[in-house]
Amino acid sequence: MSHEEFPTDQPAVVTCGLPYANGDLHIGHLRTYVGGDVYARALRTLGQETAFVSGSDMHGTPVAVNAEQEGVSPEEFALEWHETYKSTFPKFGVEFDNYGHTHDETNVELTTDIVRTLEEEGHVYEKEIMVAYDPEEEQSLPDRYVEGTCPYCGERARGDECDEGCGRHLEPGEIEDPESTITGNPAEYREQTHKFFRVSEFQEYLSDFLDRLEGTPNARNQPREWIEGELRDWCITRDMDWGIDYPEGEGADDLVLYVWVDAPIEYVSSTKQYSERVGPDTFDWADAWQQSGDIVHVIGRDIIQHHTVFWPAMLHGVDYTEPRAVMASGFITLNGKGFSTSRNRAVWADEYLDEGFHPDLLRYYLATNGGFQQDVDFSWERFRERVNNELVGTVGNFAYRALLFAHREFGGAPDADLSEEVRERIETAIDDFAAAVNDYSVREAGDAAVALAGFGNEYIQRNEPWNLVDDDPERAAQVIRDCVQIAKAVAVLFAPVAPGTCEDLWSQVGGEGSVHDAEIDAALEPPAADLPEPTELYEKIPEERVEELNAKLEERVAAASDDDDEDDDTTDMTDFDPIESDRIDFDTFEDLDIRVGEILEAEGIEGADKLARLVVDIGVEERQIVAGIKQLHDLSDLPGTRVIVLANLEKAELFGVESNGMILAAGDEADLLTTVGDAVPGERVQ
Ligand code: B3M
Ligand code: ZN
Repeated sequence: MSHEEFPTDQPAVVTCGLPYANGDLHIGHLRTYVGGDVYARALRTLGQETAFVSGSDMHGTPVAVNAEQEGVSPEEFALEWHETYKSTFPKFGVEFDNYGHTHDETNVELTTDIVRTLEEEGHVYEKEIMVAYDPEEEQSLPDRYVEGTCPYCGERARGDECDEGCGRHLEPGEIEDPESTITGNPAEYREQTHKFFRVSEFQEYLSDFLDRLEGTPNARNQPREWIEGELRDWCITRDMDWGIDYPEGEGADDLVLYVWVDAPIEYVSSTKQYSERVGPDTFDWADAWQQSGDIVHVIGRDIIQHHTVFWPAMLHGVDYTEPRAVMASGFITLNGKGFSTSRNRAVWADEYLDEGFHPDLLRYYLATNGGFQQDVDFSWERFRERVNNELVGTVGNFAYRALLFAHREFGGAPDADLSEEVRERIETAIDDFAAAVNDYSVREAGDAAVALAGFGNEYIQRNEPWNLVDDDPERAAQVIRDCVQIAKAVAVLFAPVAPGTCEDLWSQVGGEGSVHDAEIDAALEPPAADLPEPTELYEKIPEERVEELNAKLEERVAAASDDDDEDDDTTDMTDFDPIESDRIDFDTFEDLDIRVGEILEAEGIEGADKLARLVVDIGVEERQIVAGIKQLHDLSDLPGTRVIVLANLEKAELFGVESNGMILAAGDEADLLTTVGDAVPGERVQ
């Protein structure tokens, strides 16, 4: 990879995908924002100059259609939701340096400017195309005003995206059997002149760009398929009233820009507003976006194409800084089923807070319950389990025990040198944290801190300082000095994930100022000699609370289902298959020869979009296995990975390559099954 490791000496911008200002936020939506916030904070902990920005997406049919249903103007409708979002994010500790919106002056000006430049540079042309039209309403039907069949996969799709099927972006005129969502009538196609951005011209650039792109494997690998095939130009105008007007005098005065033009430009506009507020000496937006910044986009996995093909082409067309990384999060389900706004099957952001839970608990869950690109399930049971075991049992328990002991016996951190063992353990945690940031893994950044607290518990237990106070006070002082240091390091390393409770921990270890201004070296700086009596950081959630919360959810879903409509919020939906009703006997299971293996080599099969050829050591022999994981994993990272192999599957030939066995993987993202203990290649899974 061609990028220097974080921290670099250039400014970084971390952005979060802009939420459409069109409805309530539920905790599923928060995953990307919490992830982005954790990442931005973690970069700062490493000493990286960072701006963290986002804004509301005000335009487009997702807003216009909902506003129409409510009978208000899109502007009024979107502004109201914008204000709600703006005040909701900080309640979850998601603190943007700037949170703007796409309809504000900065963004309108910058968008107009950028489109003019694209025109000047010859990246835009005009073309007559067929667009869907509702003859009864006498209006064009852009994007969500039309539904029909996806021409690629045959699933039901919206005008501009195959949201329930293959996930492709659809161009105007592409959808088959179009129907107006206003009247439900079959739509007609009519000819109209529109503006097109020559994305196809950027094919070679994009291919090199993807080689440089960092982030989660899904964001780096999936776009390959799109740019290796025929790269199509994007229609960047729409025939509707709501949006940013096409720049005057360019021959499209009656059209507005497609929402996906001005939405990503808000990343730049929002950074600009931040610069204007704090002054360019503190953060220079032009330096970051026009010279050499480290741009990291944090998004949901349904908008990878927009951020890895369309947007970088646009940036390149106007000579702005290309993204360094794209982190694309998986979706989130609720008790194994999709969130559904219309069925009230959701845990709403406000509702979570009204229940009295600290935001850090949810942040911890969302940031660490699965890898960032994996789909994650939320359930109150699992929430309780993780809070009670990890936050209360590991982090809180360690900090309270160590600091209470220090306070009672020594009035603070005893006067002793840090032991070598503990210094090294803290250094390991620091290295793990830095590696996680450079690996774009918010989960591992959080785990580094929790593992350190786990070590703290083990250390205090092993050394039993309570038995040493009388017989060997010097040794007791040493152990407690070590423990206070561990607590201080946990405050620094865990602060990105749990900013509120770590601020408390920071003051309990006598830290100066805010933990959010502390950088990673503070983890090893001596703690204060005088420490106050600590308080517990986290509280256990009793089992009855879970029952109560589940009952409330069920009641609500039942009430909403009474006036059930089919308008499911399917973007967030992953329905699991029901359990097979036919049971198998144990002998049948025993017929499966499943082994632990280790990947030795992994390479893509030329000409095949999805297939990779792996060489896997399964102890008794080496196997060549073909797996459909080419776009889902970074193949160069795979050698050395433990996998689970079905070894007695019939041989097959795929794309002319023999496959001798099968690698087991879970879900659409092909999450590879592995071992968590020491099982060696060749051992049988039983
Ligand atoms: N407003 C929301 C979405 O499609 C869309 C993101 C814009 S990011 C520049 O998920
Ligand atoms: Zn499709």
